[in-house]
Amino acid sequence: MRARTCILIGAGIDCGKRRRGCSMGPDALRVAGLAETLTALGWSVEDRGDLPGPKAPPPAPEGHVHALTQTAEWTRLLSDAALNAMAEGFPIFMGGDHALSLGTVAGVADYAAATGRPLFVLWLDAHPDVHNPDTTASGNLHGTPIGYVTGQPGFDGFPPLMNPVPPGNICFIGLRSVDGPERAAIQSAGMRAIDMRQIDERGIAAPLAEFIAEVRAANGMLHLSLDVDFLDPAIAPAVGTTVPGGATFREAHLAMEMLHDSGLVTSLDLVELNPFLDDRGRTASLMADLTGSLFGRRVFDRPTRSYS
Ligand code: HAR
Ligand code: MN
Ligand code: MN
Ligand code: MN
Repeated sequence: MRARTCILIGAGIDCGKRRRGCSMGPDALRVAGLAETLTALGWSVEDRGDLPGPKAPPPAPEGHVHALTQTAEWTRLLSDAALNAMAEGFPIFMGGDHALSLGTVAGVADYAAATGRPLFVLWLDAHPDVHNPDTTASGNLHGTPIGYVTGQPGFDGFPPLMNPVPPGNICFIGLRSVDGPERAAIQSAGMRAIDMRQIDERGIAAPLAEFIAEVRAANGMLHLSLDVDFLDPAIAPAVGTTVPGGATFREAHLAMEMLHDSGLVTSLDLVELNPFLDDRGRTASLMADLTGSLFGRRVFDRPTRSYS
């Protein structure tokens, strides 16, 4: 949160799954007033437009890895864009489906390595997306970014990963749809996983504060990846993979407010928004509003909380 310039990068990647529509995500976020929200909070905003990634090919049969070549090409483009943008400000990657994060997290990790600081990743999502091309049953690569960035095998044809993120630096919050191989990977690698039951029992603030304290103690950089399906589908219908029982409006805003106060977040993905499925723009507007809370919108000023 030190840089006062936000760099908006549109990436309408739509090949991470079969159902199309996330290609329209960047424009929906623009129409929802994302740049204006940030400007009103005192940030200068540069909208760099949309990256010229390859279009999604026709759907492959279920179970086969879908659009591997296109996703690998997007990963190359996005990791370069992320590495470059990190040097210039706070990048906000407007997706696009969650396959976007193979590239953004890889590029941000390259930047963090160059600065000598450890990178942490906060994954707000119903799903952990920790498959690799060998374990995915659906063949949808939006279910694989954490697998890729932690250096799992099976990503032949993808750019070689220069700086894997240590599994212990990953924190999932909001999980409620986890496949068998994903559960095994999370447990054997020791990733921090806060499922919805823990949020029910402890609230969202306590586990998030623990993670923030760990990032601070390590002088880490923090990449936030916000999947629309982290939110309950009743408030965020514009996503292809709705899962009931998600984060409420206030749980989501509180997480963003705490992350703002932490001052640790240095890059952001807004992913899985499918405007074709939206209800009069309410999901796009909610994603823009949550970003506002992450960038300092508040009701009253209060002493800054550092959660250390
Ligand atoms: N785990 C399932 C699969 O691999 C569903 C993945 C859905 N992923 C997203 N992003 N919607 O979190 O297909
Ligand atoms: Mn590169
Ligand atoms: Mn996801
Ligand atoms: Mn998801």
